[in-house]
Amino acid sequence: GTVTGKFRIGGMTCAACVNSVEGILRNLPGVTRAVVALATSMGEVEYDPNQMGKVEIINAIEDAGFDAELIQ
Ligand code: 9UX
Repeated sequence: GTVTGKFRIGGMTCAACVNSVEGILRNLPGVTRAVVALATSMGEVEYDPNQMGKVEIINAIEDAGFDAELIQ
């Protein structure tokens, strides 16, 4: 099964940032869906919790130079 995590992502200022973050998320092992919205600074990530975790997702976003925190 999969779970969905909602993250607040800081530091995105253009559509290319959004594409960049979405690409990073979609390339993570176990991620089946990733949608990022510039207007709300929110990202929704669906993933298999046996392959991926909240902390790893946050770290991947922060490694790309953005801020990230889990909302729920
Ligand atoms: Mo363009 Mo978005 O350099 O940070 S990718 S503003």
